[in-house]
This record gives sequence, structure tokens and C-alpha cells, in this order.
Amino acid sequence: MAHAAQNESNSYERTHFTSELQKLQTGTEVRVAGWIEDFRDIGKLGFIILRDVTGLVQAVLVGENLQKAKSIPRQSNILLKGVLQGTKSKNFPFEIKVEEVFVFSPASLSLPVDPTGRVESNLDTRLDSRALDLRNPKISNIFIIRSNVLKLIRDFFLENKFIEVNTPKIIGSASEGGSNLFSFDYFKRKGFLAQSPQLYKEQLVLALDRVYEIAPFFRAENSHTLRHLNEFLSVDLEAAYLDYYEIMSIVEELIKKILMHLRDSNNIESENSLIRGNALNDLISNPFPKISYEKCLDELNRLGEKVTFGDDLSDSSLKKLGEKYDKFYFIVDWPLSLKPFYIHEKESHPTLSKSFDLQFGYLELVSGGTRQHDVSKLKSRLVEQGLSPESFRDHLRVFEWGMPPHSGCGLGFDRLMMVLLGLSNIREAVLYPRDTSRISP
Ligand code: AMO
Repeated sequence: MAHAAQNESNSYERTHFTSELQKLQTGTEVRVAGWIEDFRDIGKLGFIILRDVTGLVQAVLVGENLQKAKSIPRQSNILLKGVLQGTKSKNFPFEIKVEEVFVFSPASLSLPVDPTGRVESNLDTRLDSRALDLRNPKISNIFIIRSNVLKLIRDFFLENKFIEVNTPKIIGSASEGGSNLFSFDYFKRKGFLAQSPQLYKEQLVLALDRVYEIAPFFRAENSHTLRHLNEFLSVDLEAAYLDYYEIMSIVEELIKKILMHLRDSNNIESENSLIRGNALNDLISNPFPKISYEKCLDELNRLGEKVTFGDDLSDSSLKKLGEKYDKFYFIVDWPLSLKPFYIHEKESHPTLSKSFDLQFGYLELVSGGTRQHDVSKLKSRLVEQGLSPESFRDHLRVFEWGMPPHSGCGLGFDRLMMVLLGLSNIREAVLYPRDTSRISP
């Protein structure tokens, strides 16, 4: 949004982002703010290349302004007041003839990373100086696309009658059982960080019918990999009267909507992404394959991987499968024994469950299923899994208040961003990642 400077007392007010200048006529007076990406002094003239989050502009300086510019370090934050004019530059269609230079804040002469990208730094060094790293447009673009995709997801849920909810992240007992919970002192008792909104989202369908949540969740997993974080953003959904096949359709539709948007806005860089050129159109127009867990076992055994019914699919198995199915595909009907207590058994084959994972190659993106809504079965499933129904009392009583049948899933949003942008490390998709060795900045 462009704001005209109101009066002289507000001389620091910017009038335009750099991307808005192209629609203006030469002779227009402008004030742009940002940081100095580059400075060239060619004697009587000097050039500042000024960058803001939307792009770049060249500014030409003479006389006192040029003298002043010589002493301002690169990356300093400044405002340039001037007039648009034509230029002989091959790189810019116009430039700003500078009338005044305001320095808001000089940058130190030795910076920890080079945001122009000319000097490369390793990821750890970049993450240690993330705010500066984001001045590199290749990096900020990741987070601009991330923000756009989150908006698309919210629009999609709104169109499909889902209500956005916010469940607590501080909880008093394990939400799904399991040991991967962070715990801390909560006044005179123990508190935990939620690993998933699972129990709350199920409870909420009792009245709200269809809910979704986009929120960080926490896993105290000691796995230092390229796809695990201890805090990750999850897109959770839960819907009454739908089964797991209908949830898969919703997930597929949502992902295709995102792919179409990125294709149409040229945001999926063909060189950079796992999804290239025509492959993207094929993905959008064909259904994602659905492969049963049992068929996966057959395929894996044929490929020489020894897996028997009831085994989880190891990293090496998923890598093998991912070589054959290298894009999006669902693995459906997992053994009930591998699934949490809230997943419904398949009535026709009670050792199987109404469950699915969505994979992209070897990478698991989504996990979900039809839920058990019969409270006595829920109780016996808890006992089977060595959990105490007593500690789930608050949850189980909701199932005695007229619970509709329901299904849902959780989508790992940071992993989805890896796939969409062709990033090999989940940390690239997260501003301030938390892993087993990183808790700051
Ligand atoms: P699950 O534990 O499979 O299922 O998690 C759902 C999805 O979240 C992502 N994810 C992670 N991403 C990054 N780092 C992690 N440590 C991490 N752990 C999980 C994955 C995964 O597919 N309550 C169920 C969902 C449901 O049934 O609704 C659950 O949490 O992409």
C-alpha cells in the first residue's frame, strides 16, 4: 500500500515499495526504504542498489549525497528521497535521482552472512543469523510462498465448511499416549507440550462438525534427520460423518489446489523443485495412487526387503517404495496394531485399520483415518495398548454425549513446503527451527 508523505514532520515516511515504482511516471517524487545491497562509486556519480522485501531499485547520487553514501556500510537501513528518471542501465528500466539520503540504522562492517548470496554460508551459520539471511530474496521467497500457501489452506477449509479452532498447547496428560512428550513444571504439577491436537479435534466435532487447526506441535523425539523437527507446524482436520476415503479426497483436492496456484503464479521453480514441468500437470490431472499396506509388503519383498505383516515401514523400505512411487501416493489399510487407539478397525478385516498415510516418495506428509467412536471399544483399545482409560477420562466421557462418526488427519506443513519447493532439509522451510541441537535463536 502506498502512503503519501503527509507533512514535513514525517519526513521518514516511505511512499512506495520498490515493486510499485514501475507503474509510476518519470518525474514522480518517491521515498523508498530498505537496505543497501550494493554501492558503486564511479567518480562524479555513484549508484546505490536499494532492496526491500519486494525487489530492487537503482538510485543515482551526486555531490553531497554521493559523499554521504560513501560512508554508509552496505546492508545499512536507509530511506532515499528522489525523483524517478530514465536510465542507461541494462539492468534497470528506470532509476531514482536522489535528493536526500536518511540513514535509519547503519549495519556493522563485518556481517555473519552475506545476504546477497555472493559468499555462500552453510545452513547452520545462516540459521544463527536468520533475520539477516532473510534479506536474500531466494530465502525470503520461501517464507512468502509459505504464507501464501497457508492462506490457500484457510480459504479451502472455509469453502468446505470447516471451522478454524485453537486447542491448548499446554496439556495435563499425554494426548496420544507414547513417550515423546516434553514435560515441565506447571505450578505444583507436571505440564506437557501438546504433540498433536488429536483428542481435542475429535471432541470438537461433537458440536462443530468440521474443524481444522494450523498450529505448532512438539515432539521430544531424539531423531536428528533432514525431515524431523521437535517443533513443527501441523495442519489438522477432523470431520463428522466422513470416512477415511473422503478425508483422502479432501487432502488430495487441497494439495492439487495448492499445486495449481503455484503453477499459475510461477512459484514452483522448474530447476529447483522436485516437481518439474509437465510432471506437475500430470500430478494435477491424475488421481494420487492408493496402495494398500499389504501390497507394499509384496512389492518390498519382491525388491528384497524382508518385511512381515505388522512391521512398520522402515526408512529403507520407504526409500525403496519411494523409488517406484516417486510423487504423491497413499498407503492405505495399515495393520491395526501399528495404529494409535483412536483408529477404527476395518470391519471386514479386523487386523487392518481404516487408516492412511500420504507419501511423497519416501517422505510421509499426512497420517489419518476413520476414528473409533464406540466408547467401549475405545476403552478396550486403550487397555490393549497398555494405556489406562482412567487417564483418558475427560476425553472418553465426551463419547457418551452423542458423538458422530468422524475421521481426520494431520498434515506436516513444513514437510509439504519441502516438497513444494524442492528443499532437501526441513530446516530450510522453517524460520527458527528447533531440533535436538538447536534451541536458539
Ligand atoms: P503423525 O504423528 O503421523 O499423526 O503426524 C502427522 C504428520 O505430521 C508430520 N510430523 C512431523 N513433521 C516434522 N517433524 C516431526 N517430528 C514430525 N512428526 C510428525 C508428518 C506426519 O505425517 N494425530 C495424528 C494425525 C491424525 O490421525 O489426525 C498424528 O499426529 O508429516
